Parts: sequence; structure tokens; C-alpha cells
Amino acid sequence: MSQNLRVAVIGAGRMGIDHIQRIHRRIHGAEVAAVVDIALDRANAAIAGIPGAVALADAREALENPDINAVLIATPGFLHEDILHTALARDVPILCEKPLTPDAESAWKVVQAEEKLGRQRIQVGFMRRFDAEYAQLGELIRSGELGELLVLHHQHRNASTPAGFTNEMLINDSVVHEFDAVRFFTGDEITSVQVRMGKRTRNAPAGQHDPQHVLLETESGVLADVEIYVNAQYGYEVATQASFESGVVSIGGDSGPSVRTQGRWGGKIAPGFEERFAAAYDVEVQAWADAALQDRVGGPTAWDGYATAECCEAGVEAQRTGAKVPVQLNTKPALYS
Ligand code: ISE
Repeated sequence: MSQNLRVAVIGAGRMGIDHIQRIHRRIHGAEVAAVVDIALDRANAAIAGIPGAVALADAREALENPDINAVLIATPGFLHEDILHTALARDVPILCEKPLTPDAESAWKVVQAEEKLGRQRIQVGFMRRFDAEYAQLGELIRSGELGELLVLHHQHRNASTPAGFTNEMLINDSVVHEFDAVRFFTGDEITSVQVRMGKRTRNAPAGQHDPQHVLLETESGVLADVEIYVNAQYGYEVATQASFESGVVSIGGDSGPSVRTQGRWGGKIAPGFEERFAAAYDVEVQAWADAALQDRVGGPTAWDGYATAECCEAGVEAQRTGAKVPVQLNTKPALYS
């Protein structure tokens, strides 16, 4: 009998397929045992070439199978809640793609269910924490080498958005990463969110205002701003500049070879998040598997999922009202301290 994690991947869409291939080809100590998708042909296509993996159309069927002892949830966010509760009831390690759930109330119920279980089982897929430069900036901040961190400037640009990407999704699906990054860098909770809408690109689909400018404050007074621009056309770019008392640090800018040819010079920009964060996803999933084999969680927790869900709710209200909206969190359970 294999000592590996026998993982059921729920959702064989863009992120699910990326994780299935990752686990199959690069992750040690874990194997894909089942792929679940309501479109069974998609699940079947996803297990091609993976010996022993089964394709299913129902997540419950996978979770009732005693051969499965871990779950990776990669469905759209609105489907997470039910699967999370079923997986917690089975007491198996869970890696849940962000967002934990689409609203703060349901995210809090998940936190409460885990608290009742009495141990952390859920890791949330905020992969940026596992990006080498993000991790280095985090260490630099904590070392105090450049003095206090004062201000963070984030740029988050996608080439374009999939059909149906609403105004709220700019906050709930995209800026949610910055909510987590700011909390990760500062070690603080975010206390308020404000959203400003300026000139709109003609490349934004009807009903979506793009770009937007999101302003955040944290408990200790760090200010952060985010340019979220999801129809930027030119590629996928995520970068941060951090201002300290004695220096400025930039991450996520140009990397890779700079080529001079035919009267110009330059490098390449990743087309999407799978390429930009490929290494970070590998480190993230390996950290999850390593920790899960020891009954631990190896990254952001359900509390981080809940706290960012509260920030998202404040962000959507701020989009609607133009006001500076306070973020109020429930008391953090001892399980997460
Ligand atoms: C997507 O869901 C992600 O998680 C990406 O990291 C983000 O850049 C994109 O805007 C989201 O739609």
C-alpha cells in the first residue's frame, strides 16, 4: 500500500489541470488518486496517463472512498463550502484554492468547523507566499534590516479576463491575493479598504470598470495601494515596491535574460499566472504534501481565508459606495495563534 497522500483533485478546469500535472510529475509523497468534475469527460481527459487514477462526477463519491486520504479543491469559489465541510468531516488534509469561500459568513463557518475538529486541516492556495522574491521580501521585513516598513505599492495586471469576469471579481478573485500579501508582509490585519475608479480602458468588457485603485491600511498604520488592471493586454505582471525607513525594495519586475537584437533590447513577460507563478505553485503544493504527511498545515490557514474574505466584502462595498470601509474581524480562535 502506498505511503503517499492519495489526493482527490476536485475540479478539472484551468487550475485543477495545472495541479493534476504538477502532483503527477513533480510532487514527492503525493499522487493523484481521483479527479472529480461535473463534466465527466473533462475528468477523464485529466487522468489520461496517470496510472490508478479514477474519474468521477461527484465530490462526495471521492470523499467516501477510503482509498482517498487528501483533497485538493480547484473548483470555482462558490462550490468550495460544501466540499470543505465534507472533507473536514472526513478529517483529511485539504488544499483549497483561493478564495476559501466567496463571502465572510461562509468562510467563518468553515473556521468554526475546523475549530470544532480541534486541528488545522485546511491550507488556502495563496501561492504568492511561496514565490522566492515574496518570501525574501517577507524575511527582509521581519529582519528589520532596513528599519520599519512604511508603504507597499502593488501592481497586479492580467492580459485579459475570461468571459463573465464581473466588477466584483476584480476584488474577490484578483485583489484577494494582495489582501493576503499585505497581511503576509506586515503580519498585521487590514483595517480599511477604499476603491477609486478613474479612467476606464476601452478593452474592459461591458459592466466591468478596469483599472481600479485600491487603498488599504493595516493595524500598525502601513499604507498599501494596488493597481488592479485586468485587461492590460501586454501580459501577466505582478510586482511590489516596499518603502522602508532606510531603503526601497522592488520585487516581481523584469527577470530572465535581456536580449539585444534587431535594433531593440528586452525580455519576456509571462502570459498568465500559471507561467508567472509556476515555481511558487510547485513549492506551495510540496509544502502542503510534506506538512500533510505529518498531519500539519504547511502554509496559509483557514483563518487567512476568512480574514481575506472580510477584506473582499469591504472591498466590494467600497467599490459600490466610494467610501473608506472598515474591516472588522471576529475574534481569532486559539487554534490559529
Ligand atoms: C485568478 O483567479 C488568479 O488567482 C490570478 O492569480 C489573478 O491574477 C487573476 O486575476 C485571477 O482571476
